[in-house]
Amino acid sequence: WAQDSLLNICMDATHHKSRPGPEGLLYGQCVLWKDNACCTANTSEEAHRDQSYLYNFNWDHCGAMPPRCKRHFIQDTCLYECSPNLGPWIVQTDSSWRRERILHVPLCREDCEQWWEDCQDALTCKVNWHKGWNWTSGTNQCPQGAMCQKFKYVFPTAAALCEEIWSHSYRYSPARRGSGRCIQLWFDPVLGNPNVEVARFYASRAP
Ligand code: FOL
Repeated sequence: WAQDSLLNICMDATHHKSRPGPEGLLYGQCVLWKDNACCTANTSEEAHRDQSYLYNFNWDHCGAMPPRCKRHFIQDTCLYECSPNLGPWIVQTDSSWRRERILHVPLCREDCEQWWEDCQDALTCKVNWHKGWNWTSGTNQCPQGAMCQKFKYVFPTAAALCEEIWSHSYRYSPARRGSGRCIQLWFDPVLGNPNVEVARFYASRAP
């Protein structure tokens, strides 16, 4: 079946394996993907570090990000680096640091809303975290004129946060966790990876 080429694959980006496979020892919040992952153990460990070598990205660019907020960014990094179920949303991109990206992955509303709720009082100076930083120090700092403000003012809604922070990697899905129609950032691995079925559903409807 032609659409099978969208299933169980890894994007061609900075740290992804060329094919998914079992990893046995994934770190911390990335452990959910250990049975079948696009990330290595090393990448999964780096995903938990501030200013990891992955992107030298500093979550604390407006002061320390509270842990209850940071865990969502760690989980996003785990999904982005480890998930083999994002195939239906992989597109080519013209970028210095990756050949492929994800676009419009339907993120379950509860996962997006919880992310927004837990981060609303954290601070940031930018809507789009992919572009426009000052990198002269080696890590991202707020560009001149960009003021640190609470997330809830920078991102007025949960959808604004999930959609705009990574240049529309996600779209806010009205579908619920467990519906088989949206991708979950968080799941109980004992019950299996629910995103397998979601990828299959969207692959079968691909143009
Ligand atoms: N999570 C998700 N869900 N989607 C993503 O696309 C994603 N991407 C990253 C991390 N988590 C993600 C990678 N993040 C730069 C900034 C952030 C970043 C990777 C690279 C960066 O170097 N920005 C430069 C421009 C570089 C360029 O486009 O050539 C800048 O101007 O700040």
